[in-house]
Amino acid sequence: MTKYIANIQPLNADKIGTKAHGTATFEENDDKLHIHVEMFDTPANIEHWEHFHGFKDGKKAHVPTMAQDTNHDGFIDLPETEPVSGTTMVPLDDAPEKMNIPHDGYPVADSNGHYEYDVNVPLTELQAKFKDAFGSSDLQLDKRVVYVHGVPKDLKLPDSVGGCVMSYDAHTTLPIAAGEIEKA
Ligand SMILES: [Cu+2]
Repeated sequence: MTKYIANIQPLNADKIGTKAHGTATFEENDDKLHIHVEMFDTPANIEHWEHFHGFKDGKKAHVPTMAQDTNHDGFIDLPETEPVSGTTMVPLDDAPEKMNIPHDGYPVADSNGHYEYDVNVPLTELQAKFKDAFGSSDLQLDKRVVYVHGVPKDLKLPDSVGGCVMSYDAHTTLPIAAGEIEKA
């Protein structure tokens, strides 16, 4: 068994008023990838998109800092994360192996901003889908960053905050926490 862990730290906390944090673990066991995420102090009672992001060429992805706020609006939005974290790769949703990013199948935080996510992914199916998208079946988890997204619809965001994905706007995609995945 190979185990990986990500210590997930807050992003944009001063803007959203809460410091989202938690842990993600990934355990590869034969044909199963067991993914567990537990988050605390996320914006309450809303769905939180979560994925691992990374670079197709295998370059190590890193968590962003305020240096990534290149338009200086005080927010690190999804497009601004790409130079250091790469692109959205695999959703941590109800069926990661389908690699269906923009939909409503992600965990929902309770009234305390807590949630726990636990799934067993058929690894061969995920690797095949990953290869279609990124040219290699190797997930290279220790080169990736876990992202958690999502702020309430009524949070005022300046027009400069980008990150619309199909019918989902920047409230859905605004990063609230991230952590680099490492071999445990
Ligand atoms: Cu993401």
